[in-house]
Amino acid sequence: MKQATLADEAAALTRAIDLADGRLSDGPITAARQTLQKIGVRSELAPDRTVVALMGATGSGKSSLFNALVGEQLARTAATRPTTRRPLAASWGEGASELLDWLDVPERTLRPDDGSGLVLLDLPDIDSTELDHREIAHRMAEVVDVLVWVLDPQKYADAVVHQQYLQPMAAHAEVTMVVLNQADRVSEAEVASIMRDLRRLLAADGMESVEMHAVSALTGAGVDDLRTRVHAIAASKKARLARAHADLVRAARHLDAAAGGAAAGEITAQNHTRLLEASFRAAGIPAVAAAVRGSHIRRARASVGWPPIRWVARFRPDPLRRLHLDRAVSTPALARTSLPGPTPVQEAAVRASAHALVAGATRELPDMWRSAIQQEVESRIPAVVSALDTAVAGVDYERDRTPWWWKLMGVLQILLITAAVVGAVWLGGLYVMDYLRMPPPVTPMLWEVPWPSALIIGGLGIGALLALLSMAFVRLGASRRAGRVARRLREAVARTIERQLVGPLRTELTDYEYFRESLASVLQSNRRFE
Ligand SMILES: Nc1nc2c(ncn2[C@@H]2O[C@H](COP(=O)(O)OP(=O)(O)O)[C@@H](O)[C@H]2O)c(=O)[nH]1
Ligand SMILES: [Mg+2]
Repeated sequence: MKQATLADEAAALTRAIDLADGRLSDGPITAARQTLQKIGVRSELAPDRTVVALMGATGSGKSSLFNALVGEQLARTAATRPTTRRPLAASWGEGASELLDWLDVPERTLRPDDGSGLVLLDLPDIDSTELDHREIAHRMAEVVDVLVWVLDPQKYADAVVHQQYLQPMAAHAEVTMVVLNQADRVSEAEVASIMRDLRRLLAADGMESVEMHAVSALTGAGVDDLRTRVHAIAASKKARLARAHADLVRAARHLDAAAGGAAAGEITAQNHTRLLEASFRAAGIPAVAAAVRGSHIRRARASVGWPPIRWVARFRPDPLRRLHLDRAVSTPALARTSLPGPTPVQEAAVRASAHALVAGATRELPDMWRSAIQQEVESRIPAVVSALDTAVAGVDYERDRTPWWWKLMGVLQILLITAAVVGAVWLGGLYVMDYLRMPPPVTPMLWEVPWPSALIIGGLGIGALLALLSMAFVRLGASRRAGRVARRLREAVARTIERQLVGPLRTELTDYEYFRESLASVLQSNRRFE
């Protein structure tokens, strides 16, 4: 597996913050932004220098240890407080002044350059009675590269260090060191037992892997070893990166905790189907399909209906025209039907099913995130409802498709009715001749029936029979066409719902998953610095 670089991790955290902005509580987001900003500034400022700070409670011997490590009495040490008021720096080699300006450490001493790039800081007490001093120590804990906790045999278990610093900075174990000072005050056996107890306490703090030393600033025992270690850590130039990594991990953990660590839910098929069904009804698909069927039958009757009663069809208006769906639209996006629009009940059903869809998919999300998505998706519903009408107006209604047999049947019907008329005129002629007592002409016979009667009976009878048969076929065709149009309407409505509601919801859920993946990539990156 390719190792993630610090830049990759920072990019992942930036992504997570951008995705979570406004969707998680401000605290962890602001903190993560500050962390990223700090890392950015620090990496520009003397990136090859390593800032190691001595931290601890009053009288633990930070200043004494500082002097012992430097090898000169630079820091004031005292049994009575207050002692160290301002941070004091010892810098091995030139080139740390900008960095120390940024750290706000005015008191500096230059040590001969040993190539380590070490900057050692003596800090005010973390439990100082002066708020200023405590704040300086607190601020420094956030910006230095390595934290060396100086404890003493009496107060090594004090709550302040463990609860306020070590536990919250568990992610920083790799850039933390714990030093038991004043080892000369107790016996060797006691030192060993204190170190065991301290190891247990540190493990409980989440810092089982932290490096530990026992020293005496007074006698100098263990100080050489500690000095060698501190210089070696600085010389490796990895502590700054390890510190930045730990900061990113801590920020990611806080964001992860704020999100509650739950995966996004799913858009279930059942909820999706319910939303579509409600939308189909709101779009008036059953009414439109019925109109398509009616319009088809009406048009067919004009071609294949029985001529004597065709005119009846003209009295009924075309149901598609009534809905303004009788003509193809030139700009489908602007098309409007004259459908009455969804009833309040139908619109409420769309609203309720959309709500159920969103609620089902976001159930496990953090509260703020969930309501943001709900608002975002549900605010689209009025626009969606009016878009349904456009979708309905835009589909192919097969208006101009005339089945070939309609024309054939139309011609046949004209021939048949013409035959009936010819028969009637013929019979009329015979009747008039009989009335005028003229000798009856020989009337040709079709089997037992005179031709004129056969023409009337046949023309009308066959015409009526064919019309009945044709209309039965027409009804079948009308139902099929209504079915095809209804399917197209459902597809158009489904596309609209997908584009305007389900799609945006999916994007939101993907964003949330992307947020979680981004955090996971920071939390799971296994960087090793030594
Ligand atoms: N016995 C003993 N006393 C120490 C040791 N280190 C510091 N002290 C004393 O503890 C007191 C506080 O020391 P100081 O360095 O000012 O502690 P700070 O407040 O942590 O800076 C002073 O009186 C020191 O002489 C040590 O290793 N052994
Ligand atoms: Mg001091």
